[in-house]
Amino acid sequence: MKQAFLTITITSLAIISILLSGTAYPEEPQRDVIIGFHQTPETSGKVSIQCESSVIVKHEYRLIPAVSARLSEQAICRMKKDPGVAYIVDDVILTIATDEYANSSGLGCINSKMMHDNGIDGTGVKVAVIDTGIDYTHEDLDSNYKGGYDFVFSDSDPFDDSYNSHGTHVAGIIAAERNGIGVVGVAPNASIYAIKVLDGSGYGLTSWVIAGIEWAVENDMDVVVMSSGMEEDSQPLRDACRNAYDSGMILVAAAGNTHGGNVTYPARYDSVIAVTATNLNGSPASFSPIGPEIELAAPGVDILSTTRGDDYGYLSGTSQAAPHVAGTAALIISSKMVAEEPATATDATIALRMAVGATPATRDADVDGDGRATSLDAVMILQGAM
Ligand SMILES: [Ca+2]
Ligand SMILES: [Ca+2]
Ligand SMILES: [Ca+2]
Ligand SMILES: [Ca+2]
Repeated sequence: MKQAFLTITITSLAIISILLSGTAYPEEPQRDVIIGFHQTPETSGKVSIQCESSVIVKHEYRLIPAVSARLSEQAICRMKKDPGVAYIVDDVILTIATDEYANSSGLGCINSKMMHDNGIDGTGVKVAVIDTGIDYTHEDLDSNYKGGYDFVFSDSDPFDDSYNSHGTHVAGIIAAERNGIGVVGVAPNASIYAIKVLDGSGYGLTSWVIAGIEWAVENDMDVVVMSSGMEEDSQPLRDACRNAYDSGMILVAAAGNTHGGNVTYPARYDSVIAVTATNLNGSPASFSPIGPEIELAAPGVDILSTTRGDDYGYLSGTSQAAPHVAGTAALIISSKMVAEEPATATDATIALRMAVGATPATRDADVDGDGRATSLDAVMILQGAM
């Protein structure tokens, strides 16, 4: 597991740390945590952090009153007694929601060509892929790629280093170019951004995901898609998603490949649209989760999309379903732009939900009839044609 630290350290803290290194708690095991404060760190809990000589502050969040940090068990015990500290939770590892490489043929595609033919193609809409990065040199993505950040290695180059081109594949489903080659994305003229929070093996820390969501808010993304998840709830992640949603951003996440198990976090949060996968017939995929937290269903079995090195490949998973919904959200937003009426995130979210029917798509429900996202339905509903 690569652990690149974001070196946002408090100067005085660093000095104390250097002075005491080798004398204070030399053998104490350190734990990666996220510390939440009742107020901003400037006014409360930071004081108690500064009293702890061995604390390494990795990232100070602006979206939520919290920091990610590495510290000892003893320091955690002491800080938990500080009235300014709201919580200290583990920096839980998220894993990728890809089930398997599938070699069988069949490209799942929602009905968006008519929208593209009418000039509704995601133009002007910013979509961020919170994932393993993107191969932004890909011939089918390079015109739409506009930037991003790498929170795994703390640099401004979010190139996809994953073994299965995960983030590149997700990006292509959303916004592969309509250029006569390869594949076409749901919103083939959307602006695509890479926020790298998962390493080459598909693992990432909660603190990186939160930093990525924060980057998305601060850089005015319209839609973010997260194809990773975890079984455990995390208050800082929940708060970050809520604050991002309240800022007007649409958050879409893979429901998880739990084979009939629970919907994973962050998809499970109210502020995040949970997307499960169907095969091309509209039946739930074998790896899909169950439960009332599932909100939308979209194609996620044997999906052909972009892979690293100007290549293409098939992947299956709720990771592949979620970007179909994110792309649809981009189309909805751009349809309002075409109509010269700005679409709000709330409009688009309502339209998305309406587009797939009022009944949540669960594994046992008739997702063929009422749970399948089609961008055509969504846009027509939004424009009052249905
Ligand atoms: Ca190109
Ligand atoms: Ca990098
Ligand atoms: Ca293409
Ligand atoms: Ca949800």
